[in-house]
Amino acid sequence: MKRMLSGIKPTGKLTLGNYIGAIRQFVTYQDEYEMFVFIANMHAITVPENPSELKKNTKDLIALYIACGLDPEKVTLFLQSDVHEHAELGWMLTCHTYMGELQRMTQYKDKVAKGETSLTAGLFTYPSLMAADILLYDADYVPVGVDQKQHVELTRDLAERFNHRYGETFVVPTPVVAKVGAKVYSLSDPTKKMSKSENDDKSTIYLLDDPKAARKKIMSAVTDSVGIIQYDPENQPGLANLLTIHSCLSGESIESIVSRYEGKGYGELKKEIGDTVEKFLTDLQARYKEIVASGICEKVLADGKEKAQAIAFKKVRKVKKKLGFQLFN
Ligand code: ATP
Ligand code: LTN
Repeated sequence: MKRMLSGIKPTGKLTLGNYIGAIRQFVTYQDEYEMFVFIANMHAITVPENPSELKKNTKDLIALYIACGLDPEKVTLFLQSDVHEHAELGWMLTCHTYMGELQRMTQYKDKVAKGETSLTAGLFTYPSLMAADILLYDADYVPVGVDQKQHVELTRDLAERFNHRYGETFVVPTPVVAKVGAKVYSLSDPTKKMSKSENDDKSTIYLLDDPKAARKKIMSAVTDSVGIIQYDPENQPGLANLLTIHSCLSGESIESIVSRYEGKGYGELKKEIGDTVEKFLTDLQARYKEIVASGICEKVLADGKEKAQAIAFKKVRKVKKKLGFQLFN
């Protein structure tokens, strides 16, 4: 069975973008692949984090993973900081990553372009840590939203570079980006990504939003003045975004939704999408509450840690040997 791995940072509250672009894919693939899903808490501290908020977000994330449909019997769910090999291999790969490669990363360049100050060295080098997350487990596939594809491509380059210098060590992974929903956009500015760190309540639907309030956000989402229901992301990005959200949550294809709404108005369509989102969140939150009350998260993480550690330990031992760290046999 081929392996698949991915992770999400426990920064801020999870959004519908995280669900549609990432978690939904993990759930779909869990039967087909040997799946590893982790909480990237070491990535969370690349920006200033409040420890008690980090704790709360981490607990929410594990419960939400399960509530969204990840089955701990099938998937290895674990906390990144529980497996110290991530930091170890992260450093070894940082020493094989060129400054120029990191400087070319779009996410980093965007932050610099925005004039953000106090960027940490950790934020700059985080793609090397992300490469370690993936290469430790010999992952064949990495499902991500489109914004993360470039980091998986850097991971491929690092794996190939290392294999070339030291002999076959790492599996070269392939990014998997959903055909529909790889980038969900802000409801108030559909040219921007729906982001959990944006802190703009109207533009983002959080998975733990009050379902009725989320419905209202859909109703007041920015559209356009064209007035025709069709899928045209370039000229009608707001409408295209709503159609994408609807299709991903309901399973109905965009073409089918568009043809049902031929000749009708945006208001009517928004109502249907609002209902879909409200129902989706209501059901999800009921499962989330059950999971939190059951107290299973601690056990799930303990089991995941054990499985992940065993694999990561072997990989780091192999890498140390290749690098000349192991002195005696
Ligand atoms: P931030 O907003 O702080 O940059 P994020 O919402 O991108 O964070 P991550 O932990 O970086 O959250 O992302 C987890 C996964 O969710 C990644 O695979 C990412 O590509 C995906 N993702 C995040 N936002 C969206 C979105 N708006 N549309 C599609 N996928 C998304
Ligand atoms: N960098 C990613 C989260 C992440 C990840 C990973 C995703 C960290 N390590 C390994 C896939 C595989 C992010 O910021 N969204």
